[in-house]
Amino acid sequence: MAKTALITGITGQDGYHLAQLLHEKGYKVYGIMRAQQNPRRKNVETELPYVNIIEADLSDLSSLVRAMETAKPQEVYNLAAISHVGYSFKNPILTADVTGKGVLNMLEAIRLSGGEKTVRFYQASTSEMYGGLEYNRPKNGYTEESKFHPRSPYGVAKLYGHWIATNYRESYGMFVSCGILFNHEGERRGLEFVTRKISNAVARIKLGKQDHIVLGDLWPKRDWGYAGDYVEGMWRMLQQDKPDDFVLATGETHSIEEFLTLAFKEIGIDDWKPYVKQDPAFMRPAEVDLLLGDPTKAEKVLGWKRKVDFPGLVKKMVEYDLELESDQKTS
Ligand code: NAP
Ligand code: G4F
Repeated sequence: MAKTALITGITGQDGYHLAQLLHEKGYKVYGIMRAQQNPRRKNVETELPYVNIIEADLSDLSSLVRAMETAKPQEVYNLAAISHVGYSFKNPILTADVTGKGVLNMLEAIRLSGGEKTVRFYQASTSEMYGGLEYNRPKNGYTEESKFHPRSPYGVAKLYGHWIATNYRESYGMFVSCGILFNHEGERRGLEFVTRKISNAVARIKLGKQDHIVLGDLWPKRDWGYAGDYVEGMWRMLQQDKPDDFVLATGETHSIEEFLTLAFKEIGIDDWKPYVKQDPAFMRPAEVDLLLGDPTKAEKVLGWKRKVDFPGLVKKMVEYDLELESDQKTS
């Protein structure tokens, strides 16, 4: 019989890729969407027509209980969050409520609706929990055993979510798995994140719609993979015999400058410096200098491996934005 999954964060990047994957696998898919007149509702309705939309909010327990009662899922993927690190510094309390306590609300909704023993739960944990400080950087990258030292209200809220999810696994025997995912990007990445901000600006520069891009710090390094590869890992985590935590990463780290170099090369520009300005408005009170993940456990236990490499990712994103921006002549 076909399985049923409930995805929170259906309008986000990962929600898009995961809904597609689960639909291809024959799942009945429910997606939680917050707010009256969510402007992204139309995108879900047109691009993911098979998704059954449920209006609910991660900060409203009663709406989540009703969502569980409506969907009756075997698997819950908790992707919803205030996910932008810079925004979390400006809105730390909202971030704690949604990104942190929202995880507790979703877990309680599962218990209150009687799903404690039957529902498998995926928590979207993050490499931001490690913090990237020099004293805390394992040579071969962060593993599931590495020390956490979050550097933003977002990272701190995610760490609460990670530990409360772990606590429900240990306290109630719930099937709860946390994916500690390093940055994953793609055509569906929000324009507020640095990779997509660059790929979109590069496309617009090529088409004469924009003449420069304004960024913050350019030296931080990230372990950047492709989102389409990472949702496969999420699904695999919930198909195991027992719940566990897994790092998903590429095992490579690259600076924003390297991303800029490859992105501008795609439009035939070798020296990007004249096109890039910097503004402290895009710098953070505390930065995560370098993230590098070690996905050995996921590769061995889940048989998961990323397919798209760093140059392939940049190319995919710039090509997509060139096409998008060519179609939107007036934007
Ligand atoms: P995203 O594109 O920012 O999507 C976030 C989603 O959360 C959106 O659908 C948003 O819906 C929803 N949301 C926000 N507040 C909500 C609330 N109060 N109630 C219900 N839904 C709410 O994020 P993503 O890149 O897909 O990431 C998915 C998850 O993985 C997030 O939890 C993120 O923190 C985590 N993560 C991401 C990465 C990465 O590199 N992408 C890495 C590690 C972990 P609206 O349409 O209402 O805004
Ligand atoms: O693209 P970013 O905003 O992503 P960040 O902060 O690494 O967080 C993302 O990845 C996390 C996983 O490690 C997720 F948990 C989180 O939800 C999110 O998806 O920034 C990347 C780097 C940072 O060092 C930032 O300071 O780019 C730097 N940066 C420089 N200029 C900029 C900009 N970031 C943004 N968003 N915008 C800029 O103009």
